[in-house]
Amino acid sequence: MSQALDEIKIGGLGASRKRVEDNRFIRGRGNYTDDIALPGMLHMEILRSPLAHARIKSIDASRAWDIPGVHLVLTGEMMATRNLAWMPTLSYDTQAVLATDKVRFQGQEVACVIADDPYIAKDACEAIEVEYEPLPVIVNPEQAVAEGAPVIRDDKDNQRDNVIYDWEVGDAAGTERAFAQADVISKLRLHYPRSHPSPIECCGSIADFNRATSKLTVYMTTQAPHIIRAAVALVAELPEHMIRIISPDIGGGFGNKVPVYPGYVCSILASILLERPVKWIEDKTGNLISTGFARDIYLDGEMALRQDGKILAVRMRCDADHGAFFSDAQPSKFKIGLLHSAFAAYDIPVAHLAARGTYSNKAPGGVAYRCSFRVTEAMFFQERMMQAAADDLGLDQAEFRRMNFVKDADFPHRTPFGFLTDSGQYAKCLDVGLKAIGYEDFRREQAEARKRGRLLGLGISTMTEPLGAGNSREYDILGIKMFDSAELKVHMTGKAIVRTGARTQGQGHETTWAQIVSHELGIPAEDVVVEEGDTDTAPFGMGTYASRSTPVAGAAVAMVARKIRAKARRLAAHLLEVSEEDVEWELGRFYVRSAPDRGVTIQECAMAAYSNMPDGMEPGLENTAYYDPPNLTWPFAVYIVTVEVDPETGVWDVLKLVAVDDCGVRINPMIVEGQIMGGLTEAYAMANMQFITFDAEGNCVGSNYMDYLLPTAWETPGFELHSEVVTPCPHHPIGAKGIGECAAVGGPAAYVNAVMDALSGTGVRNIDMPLLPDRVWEAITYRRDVSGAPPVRSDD
Ligand code: MCN
Ligand code: CUN
Repeated sequence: MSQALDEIKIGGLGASRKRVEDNRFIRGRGNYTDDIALPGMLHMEILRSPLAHARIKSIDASRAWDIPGVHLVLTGEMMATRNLAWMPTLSYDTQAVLATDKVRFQGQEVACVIADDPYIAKDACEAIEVEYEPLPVIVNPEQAVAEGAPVIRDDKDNQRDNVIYDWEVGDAAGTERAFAQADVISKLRLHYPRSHPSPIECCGSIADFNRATSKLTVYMTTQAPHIIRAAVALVAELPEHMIRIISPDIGGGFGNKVPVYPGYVCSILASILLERPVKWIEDKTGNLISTGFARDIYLDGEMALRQDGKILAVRMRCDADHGAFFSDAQPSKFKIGLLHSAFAAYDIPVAHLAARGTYSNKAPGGVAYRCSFRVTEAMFFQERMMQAAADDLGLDQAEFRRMNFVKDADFPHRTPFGFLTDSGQYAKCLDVGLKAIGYEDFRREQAEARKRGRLLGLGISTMTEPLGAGNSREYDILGIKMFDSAELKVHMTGKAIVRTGARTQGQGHETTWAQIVSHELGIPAEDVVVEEGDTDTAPFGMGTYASRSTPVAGAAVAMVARKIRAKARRLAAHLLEVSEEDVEWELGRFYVRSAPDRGVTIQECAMAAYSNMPDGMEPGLENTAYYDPPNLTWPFAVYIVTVEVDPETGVWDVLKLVAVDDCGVRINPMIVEGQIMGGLTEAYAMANMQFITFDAEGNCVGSNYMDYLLPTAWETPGFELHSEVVTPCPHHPIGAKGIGECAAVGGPAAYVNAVMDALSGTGVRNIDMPLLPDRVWEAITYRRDVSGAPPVRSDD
C-alpha cells in the first residue's frame, strides 16, 4: 500500500506552479539595483562620444570639477595611470574603459562624473570639453576590408587591418567533392541585422568599497556574478575573497547583462578612490547605443542537392561585424560562437563554414540576444536556405524537410560540423505542427486566394539548439571550464534552501528549482526557498545565459538532492531500526520493504539529522553538487506561421502561428509556455520591426524606443502552443532540455519564410529583416530582392 505523495499537488515536476517571485514583482516589491540606496551614496554619469570615429585631441574637465556637488571626474588619462584605461574582453581582445587615444563608436565612454546626485553628475558631464578630430568611419564588413580602410584598432601593436579572425570548421575538401556530385546547387545570401536585447531594466551597478574591512561589495545587473568576481579580482588585482558581487532582482537580461561594461569598472574605481558607495544607472539610450548587441552578420551559403531532394553538402561563409572591440562572451574555442550548429537537425554528410570577423565603428557585441552563442543566426540561415532549396527543387516545404531530418532511430547523431545530438522526434513535431495549422487546407486556400490577387503565405521553421554549455572538455570562457553547481540545506523541520551558481533574470528559477527538489525529495515546493546571485553565499557557477541553467544548474539541483536522499536513507534505516538495504523510497517517504506501513517521512529524517543521528554519522543535512554535463542538451521545435501580405502597402499580418516545442521533460509547463511566447514575440519583433542601424557617419539609428520598436500586446499575434512531443534528454538527471531561447532562435525564419512564400512566383528570393512594409512593398513592386542594412544617409 502506497502512501506516496501526489507530486503535482506538492508542486513537483510537471506542476504549473505559479511563479513565487511574481508575488513581489507584481506588487512592486522587487529589489532591483536602482532600488538600492546605501548611506552616503554618490551617483555616477557617463559622458559618451557623439562621434563614431575620432581622435581625441584634448579633454578639459576643469569646469566640471568646479561644479558644486562634484566629487570626482574620471577620464581615460586618469584610468591609464592605474592601468585601467583598457580592460580584457571575454574573447581575448581589449576594450577601452574610458577612451584615451580615439573614440571608436558613437556612445563610447569618454569620461565619468561622480556627484551628490545624478542631475549634478549629468550637468557636469556636459561641462567637460572634448576636442575631437573626426576620422573616416566604417559601418560594415565590406568597408572594413576595403583598400585603404582606416585601421580602427591602431592601439594594438600587430593590428594592420580591421580583421579580427578568419576561422573555419568542417571539411572543405569533402564539401568540394560533394558539390561536384550535385544535380542542383541552391544559393542564398542574407543579412541578419543588428538587434538589441533591450531589457526593460538598463544596466547599472553600485560599488561599495569599505576601507575599514577592505571589502568591496558590488550590487549589479549581471547574469554571471561569479565571472564578474573573477574578472574584478584579475583585472583590478583585488583579493577575490574581499570581493562580493550581488546581483539583485534583474529586470530582464536576454544576454545584455553578461559582458563587463565600462560603467561597472568606473563605479568600482570611483568607490575605491572616494571610499563611498557609487551608483551608476544607465539610461535607455546609453543601453541601446553602447551595450552588447546581437547578430549583424552577413551569411552566404550554398547547398548541394540531388534531384530527389537529398541534401549532399552545405557550404557557408559569414562576415560578422563585431563593432569596435571583440567582446563576445562565448566559449573560447569558437570564434563565431556555435554558428556551426547549423543544419544539426538534418542528415547532411559533409559541410564547411568559413567565418571572418571584422571591426567597425559600432558598439561592441555581447553574448548576443536570446541565443546560445549565434545559434539564432545559424537556425535562421538554415531555415531560409531550406526554403530556398525546396523552391529550387520544386519540392513541398514540409516534405523536403521531413526527408532530410535525422531519423528517431539514428541517434546519437554526429552533425556535419561535429556536434553530437542525442535525441529527438523531429518528424513527429513536424506532423503535429502541420496538422495544427491545417497544412493541406491552407495550401488550397492559398491557391484560391492567389487567383483573386490575395497573397497568402505559409512559413515553416525548425530549430535545434545546443543548450547547456559545458561539457568542460570543450567549453570554457577564458580558460574557466563551463560547469555549474547547487547547494542544498535541509533544515531540521524539513524546510530547505537551495542555491545555485546560475542567476535568474525573469526565467523563474525561484519556482522551478524548488520543483526539482520537490520531485527528488518529496518536500513540498513551497517549503523550499531558492537563492541565487550573491557570490558570498552561492556556490561557484558560470551564470545564466545560453539557456544553460536547467541543463546544468538544474541538473546540479537534482544531483545534490540525490546526495541528500542518500544520507536521509541512512537516517531512515537508523530510525526504522533496519539495515539500509531493507529501506525503500517513495516520494517523500522511506519504508521497510517487508512492512510498507512502517515508514518515516523525509521531514522526520531531517529532524533526525540534527537530533537523533546514528553513532559516527556527521550531523546535519546539507550538501553541494558540481555538475559537468556529459553533453549539451538538444531541444527541437517546429514553428509554422501563416500570413497575408497586402500587395498595395507591403504590410503583412500573421493569420496563425503554431509552435511545437520538444524540450524534454517540462519542470513547470506554464513557465515553459511563457518562455516560448516571449521568444515568439521577440522573434516577431526582429522579423517585423526591429532595427538598430547606422548612417554613413556611424550615427546609431535605433537608440530610443521611437526608432527601435518593442512589440506590445497590440501588434503581437496570438500563438498556439503544442506540448505533446516529449523526448527526454538521455543524460540529464530529470530528462530536461533547455527552452529559454528556442522560440527566439527558431521563430524569425518562420515569419520571414511565410512572407517569402506569399511572394513566391514573383522572382523575389530574399528580403532581409526587418520585413518593414516599405521593404516588402519594394520587393513586390519592383520584383527584386531587398537586401542588407545599408548605411542610412544622414541627409535622407
Ligand atoms: N524550464 C522548465 N522545463 C524545461 C526547461 C526549462 O520548466 N525543460 C524552466 C526553467 O526551470 C526556467 C525557465 O524554464 O525557469 C528557463 O529555463 P532554461 O531554458 O534553463 O533557461 P535559463 O534559465 O538558463 O534562462 C536563460 C535564457 C536566456 S539565455 C535568455 S537570453 C532569456 C531567456 O532565458 N532571457 C530571459 N528567457 C528570459 N525570460 C525572461 N523573463 N527574462 C530574460 O531576461
Ligand atoms: Cu545569448 S542571450 Mo541569453 O544566452 O543570456
